[in-house]
Amino acid sequence: MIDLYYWPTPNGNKASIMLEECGLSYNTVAVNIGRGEQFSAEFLRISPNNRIPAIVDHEASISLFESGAILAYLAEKTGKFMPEELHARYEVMQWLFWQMGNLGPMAGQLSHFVNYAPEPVPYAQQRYENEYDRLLGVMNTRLEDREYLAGDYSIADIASFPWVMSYKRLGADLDKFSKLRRWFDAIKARPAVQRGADLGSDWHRPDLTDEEARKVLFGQNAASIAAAAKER
Ligand SMILES: N[C@@H](CCC(=O)N[C@@H](CS)C(=O)NCC(=O)O)C(=O)O
Repeated sequence: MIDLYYWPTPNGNKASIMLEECGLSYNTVAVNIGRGEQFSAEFLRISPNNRIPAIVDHEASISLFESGAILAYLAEKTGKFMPEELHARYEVMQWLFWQMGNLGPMAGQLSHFVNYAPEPVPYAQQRYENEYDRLLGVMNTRLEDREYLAGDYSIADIASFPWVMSYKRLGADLDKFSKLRRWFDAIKARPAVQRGADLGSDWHRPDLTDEEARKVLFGQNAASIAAAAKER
């Protein structure tokens, strides 16, 4: 059995979608990041960066944090969504790393300035709007002559999908990118993706802009996370 430490967010969805796609049975452990549960000693042992998602695969006695590592592990465990042949595998790996180092962080920062900044910061917002737009453009060009980012549907697509799914909240216009729109619609139609993206959608989620959540999530530094961990 696999324990999935999870909260319904784009990075959390990468792991829930992959578990659903692989048909693995898993037990969901809610980590309410708006209430500081990412600082519990139990969770920090598994995820020292105080971020979801994380998994524990009891069968293999392994625990993992970082969504990219989780995707690669589950792909290796099941033999699904990552080819074995060297060139094809590294085609997938480079797009997986591209997502982890580019699309995820830039969209995350854009989300911060669009949805959570206490006052408008036009320079920062513009900077991340441009980056998100640029990255959607990179995907669109990549998808001009292929259905998926790296050959067949793979963990590179699973990693990228949730951060494209947020496009409306991030103020982007997907219809500008016809190939990306085709890719997005195809992935969105997959039943496993729907189940994974739906996980936790009916939970009572605190608004991440409420005062308590803002205190927990925004303005973290070395001293504040050490104090938060001590409190738990
Ligand atoms: N690079 C990490 C990012 C994970 C991440 O940023 N998770 C957010 C939710 S999307 C989180 O747990 N935030 C809790 C916090 O900021 O304390 C990954 O891909 O797993």
